[in-house]
Amino acid sequence: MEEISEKLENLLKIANEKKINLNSLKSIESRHKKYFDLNYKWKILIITLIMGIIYAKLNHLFGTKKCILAMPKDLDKIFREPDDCNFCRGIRSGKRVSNIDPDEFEKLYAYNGNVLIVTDATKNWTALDVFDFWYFKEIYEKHDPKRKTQDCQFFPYKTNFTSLFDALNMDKDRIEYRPGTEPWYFGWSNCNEEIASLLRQHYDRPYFLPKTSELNAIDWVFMGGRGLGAHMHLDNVNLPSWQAQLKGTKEWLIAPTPECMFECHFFSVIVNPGDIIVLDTNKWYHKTNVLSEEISIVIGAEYD
Ligand SMILES: O=C(O)CCC(=O)C(=O)O
Ligand SMILES: [Fe+2]
Repeated sequence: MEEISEKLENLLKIANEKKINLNSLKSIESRHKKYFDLNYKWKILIITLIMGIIYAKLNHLFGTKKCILAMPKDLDKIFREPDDCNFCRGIRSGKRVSNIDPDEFEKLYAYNGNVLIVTDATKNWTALDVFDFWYFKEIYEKHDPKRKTQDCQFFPYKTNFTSLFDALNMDKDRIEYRPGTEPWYFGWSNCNEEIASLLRQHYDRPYFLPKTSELNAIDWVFMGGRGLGAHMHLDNVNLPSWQAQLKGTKEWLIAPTPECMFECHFFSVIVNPGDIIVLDTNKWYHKTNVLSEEISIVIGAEYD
């Protein structure tokens, strides 16, 4: 005790000699606290920023098709119930089939995790010949002069296109992928009924779909060139879907959800002109990549 009071006395002596106002010690303490407060706010801000960047990156990598910007749906996805992995366990590749009976399709493949490539379902479709960039440009400009289709969804992927009409307006050299022009790949949903009935003159409801399933009113088209495609994402549309590869060859990279990473497999599937791929894009993460020199064009829809 005596030692402590001796030390204190010494300190006071030094303070006196150096003319330190002891009252200022309080303000040192409060400034320090303020600094700490400021630091704390910065920490919160930086953590929020980092979380935002991580979220944006994950969204870019694993974003959705039908709701790329729909925050609440993405949050749904983040907080979705974890998969029990039954849907993907044991699946290592896509299964190529032909001449498949709708009842067999319904029983074995329609609503589980199988990834199917049906090779004979577009046989009589004129869409394989008729659909190309110029065809879509013409029908949209002619049958939707008021641009109602602007209300449908449009995915520019890595391009700067602001709408389907903006994309359909690119110059001829770029359309044709001439050297020195910027590559492009984009997708859109068609919610214009007049255009839907024109499109449907060139394709049918795939013959293998369950008898009870309706042809969904919304068609999706994805179109673009070699090396491009959709980023890795999970959809949020509730139903499984089919997609017919009309032109070009495309690779699908398919991955289980993160919680099933160690129980299920990653694999890739290649689709050629005339093939229809069927998968549940709400359960499998998927990414696409055009392999052919020819522009890839697909049409698809969900089925119930
Ligand atoms: O065809 C593509 O590039 C992407 C298709 C897709 O993401 C889908 O159909 O869910
Ligand atoms: Fe998708």
